[in-house]
Amino acid sequence: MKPVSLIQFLIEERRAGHINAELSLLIEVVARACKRIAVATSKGALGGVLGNAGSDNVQGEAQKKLDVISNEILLEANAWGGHLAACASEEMEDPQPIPDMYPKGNHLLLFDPLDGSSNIDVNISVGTIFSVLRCPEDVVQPKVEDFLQPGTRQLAAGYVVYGPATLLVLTFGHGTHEFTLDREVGSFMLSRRDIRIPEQTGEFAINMSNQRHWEAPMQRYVSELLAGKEGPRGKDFNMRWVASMVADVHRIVTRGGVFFYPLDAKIRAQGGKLRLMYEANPMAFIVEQAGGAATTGRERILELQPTGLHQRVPVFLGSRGEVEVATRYHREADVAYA
Ligand code: AFP
Repeated sequence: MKPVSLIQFLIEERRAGHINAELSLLIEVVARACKRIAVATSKGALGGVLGNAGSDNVQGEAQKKLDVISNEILLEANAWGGHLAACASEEMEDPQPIPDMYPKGNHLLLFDPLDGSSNIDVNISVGTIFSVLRCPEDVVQPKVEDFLQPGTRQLAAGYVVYGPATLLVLTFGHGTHEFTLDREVGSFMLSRRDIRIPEQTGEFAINMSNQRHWEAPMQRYVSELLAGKEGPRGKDFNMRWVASMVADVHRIVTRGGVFFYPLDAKIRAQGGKLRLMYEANPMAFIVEQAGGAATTGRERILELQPTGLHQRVPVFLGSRGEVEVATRYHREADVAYA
């Protein structure tokens, strides 16, 4: 097969009428910024980039130096191209307007600049996640409410995983595709077109240390998986947890599996752990476009009406068969206790 670069792929997508020139430019700019983040992360201790930045983000979490660096790289790269009306980052309380001296575009970009950043200091894969929305018509200075669109309205979503190889996984709503960074040439090259997540799986990802805080249906579901061949599911399940959503999702996108960050008693008041706009929505779009499913345990993630830029939700995603079983257990329990 003739190698296809990201740029060629974007031209093909334009010709197919899936994207316009502005969205194509936006993806090129994000991909270029992520190459810079890949360079920064790969320097490790030699680049002086490990450890805490000495500040907290909007979520009250300690920021890593690389959180701050990655955020700045993405903001700077996206400021001047004329493809954005504004952007929003998990690391910043409010949306970032495009400076007056630059032209404005019709897109809104949301990103988690460095997801899984607690893994940086131990040299485990981290990633960038992004989501693209259309700016509502006639809005010149987008405000928070202009970003609060359900995930079904995303025009594009993607993630970059900074692991042994740097990979970009991308969807425009016409399948999910993977690109591998050719470090010698400096280009992302198409490595998998139209990824399909197997419908059934024997592998699940969850942070088991929260087990005692989970709701009853989650307790029931996971205890059945752990019971293996001798239990009601009649088969053995394997478990993995990287604690870097990008890496966990990428494993699922590659060989199937199911990922859970459920509601639990510790995080009930905040609605969940993962952020709807920066993590759940883009990952749900990518996974659904690869034939998988994504719910909160009760509702389809992509249909949620966001109520806040930094809203958190429970996340169940991956191989359709297991997402459906776990979601059914939650819905049945809700009916039983209604
Ligand atoms: P950090 O970016 O703060 O490391 O959080 C990563 C994350 O949002 C997501 O990538 C992981 O799946 C999840 O948190 C891990 O959470 P636990 O540390 O509670 O397992």
